[in-house]
Amino acid sequence: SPDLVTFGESMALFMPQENRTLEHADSLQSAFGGAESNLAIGLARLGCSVGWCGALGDDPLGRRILKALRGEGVDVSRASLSGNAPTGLMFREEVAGRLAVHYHRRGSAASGMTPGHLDTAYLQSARMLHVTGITMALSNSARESVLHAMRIAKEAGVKISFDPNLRLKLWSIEEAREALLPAAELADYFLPGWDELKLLYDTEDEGEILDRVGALDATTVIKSKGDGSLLLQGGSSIFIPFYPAEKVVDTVGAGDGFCSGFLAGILKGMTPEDAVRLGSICGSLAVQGRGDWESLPDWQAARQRLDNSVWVER
Ligand code: KDG
Repeated sequence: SPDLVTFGESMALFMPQENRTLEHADSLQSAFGGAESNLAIGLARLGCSVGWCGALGDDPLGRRILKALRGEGVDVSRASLSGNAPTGLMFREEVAGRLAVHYHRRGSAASGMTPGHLDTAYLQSARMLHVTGITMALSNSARESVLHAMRIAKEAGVKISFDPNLRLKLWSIEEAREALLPAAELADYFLPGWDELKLLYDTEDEGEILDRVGALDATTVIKSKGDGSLLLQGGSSIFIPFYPAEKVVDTVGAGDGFCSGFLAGILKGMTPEDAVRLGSICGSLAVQGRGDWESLPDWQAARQRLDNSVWVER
């Protein structure tokens, strides 16, 4: 049985060569991404058993993604290829130094997911479920699927990890709040970013945000607050500076990388502080290569950095 089960939308990803925009590029690099599959790859590389049970189109890009996940050691036995809807697409470019993302995912196979898609027994057999707010934004049925999975997990004593992953290109902040805040209440591990919390709680007031997060039952890691992460647990909070990155190439996927390291640490029985450090190492490596997950470390590479005294924040 898997240590962790997750599901969501993975999309084919196309990017122009450096210094070109989509309008002017004559070739595109082809990759894939998706918050939950990024996380699944990260966990598998760190030696955890992980299942990704999303839906893809039964088309060349869907098959390619499924094969790549399988190749990374992710269990895709509960994933499906749908004949009725396509694999979602995502294009990414840099325009005047700013990242722009273009989605072509409405009506995709993943947005057609329903609660019936989930294998209850498989989910019940896991130690942890990880879901994100992106899946909740895709469609009503995808949102229901997330809530259904959370309920199954709760009843079975499977720990729930939740990353709000706010994407304002997919829904309005009002809709997002209505879905994400109740979901956060169900989580055992809540993994937001600081900017997301400001938007979700509709305030810039640091004390108010920390009070609201502190009132949750969850162990919360605010992945990015200034130049580090804030771990909140049982009324206490610890700030843990980021593991340094030598160069920043592509920041997309940093949060998923962080979550994969943090959850791997928890699943391996580390203290939450050490798990945050492992998360930070994975986040740091994720931004140093192009693509969402390609530069995530294996266990040996992560372990070396964890043991390295450069890391120690004194
Ligand atoms: O966290 C990274 C993801 O945002 C990226 O892979 C694309 O899943 C994605 C999304 O929906 O934005």
